[in-house]
Amino acid sequence: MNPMIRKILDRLRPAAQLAVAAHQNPEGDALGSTLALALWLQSAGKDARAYNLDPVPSFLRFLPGADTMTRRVEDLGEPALIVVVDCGDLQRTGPAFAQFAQGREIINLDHHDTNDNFGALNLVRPDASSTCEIVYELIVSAQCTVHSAQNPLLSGSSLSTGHRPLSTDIATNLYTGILMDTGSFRFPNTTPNALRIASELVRAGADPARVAREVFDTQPQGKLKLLARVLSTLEFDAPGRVAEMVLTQAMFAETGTSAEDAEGFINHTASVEGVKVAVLFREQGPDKWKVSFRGRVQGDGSPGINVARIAEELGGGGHRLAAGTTLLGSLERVRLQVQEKLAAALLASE
Ligand SMILES: [Mn+2]
Repeated sequence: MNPMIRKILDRLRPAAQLAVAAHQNPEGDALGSTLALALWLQSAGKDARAYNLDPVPSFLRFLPGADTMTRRVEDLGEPALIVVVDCGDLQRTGPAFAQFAQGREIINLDHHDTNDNFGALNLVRPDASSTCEIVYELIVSAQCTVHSAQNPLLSGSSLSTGHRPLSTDIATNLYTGILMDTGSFRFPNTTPNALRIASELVRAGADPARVAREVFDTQPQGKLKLLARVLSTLEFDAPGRVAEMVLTQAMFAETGTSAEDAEGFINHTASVEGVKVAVLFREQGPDKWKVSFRGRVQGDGSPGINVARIAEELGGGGHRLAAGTTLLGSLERVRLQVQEKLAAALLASE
């Protein structure tokens, strides 16, 4: 067994009260790993409570245990031991929890390669598809100890817990996290291990069709109406290498939606064949536009256009494949400004 996993299990075994937390604005992997771990610890007779700074997004409310999450550190009691999942640093949990964690022992489970090892014990595996994959390994390793060693898996746990640690509820949480962090098994982190574990989780009761339905097929009507309006503005430029879309305040008002409903819209155009850069102009106020850029890894694996550089030249910033800025002026003017920079970048790349 991995020595760090052994150390972590040794530390979890005597703990009677624990708190589990992930980063704010949680997605599938953050909530899946939080809830799976809390449910597993609870099944071993422990008082394990799950925390997040933010509410559970509506499409993840189906996750077993989601209704037991708390957003108040006051609800966490006084645990001596804390498990932080899916966070590169402790601040990602939010100011209240980071404060709460002071003076308590922290176990850090994560797969971000930027992790600063803030825990007393750190299981950080950048090769793992997701934190859920790491939590799975932990649970399965604990099951191995219960069979091989005299001491029971966890204090107060029944043998049946050791025999069947992966309940349907735990498996559903872990499967959802792996599904979402691998982009539905499309991203490069879709490793043999990720697929093997997903398969084990389905065997343990996770239902892929149901999870996909809950996560992807429960969009509010307004969101699709908003998307229809935004897509109707779609224009291809620089013969087909740039895709542009516009989102106005009026569109939010007409469809009863808000900024969070527009999350991911830009990816619709980044997925079009031949497109090297996708741009979304979002109206923030009179003559004020938030401009988002998405670059693309090209078919031959080359990195394509560096949109962070374009955003920087326009006073913004970001990552190589996802960046943005805010520009002042009429849509026409802002658009021309952006198109000029894009034309130069495309020319330089060829
Ligand atoms: Mn993750």
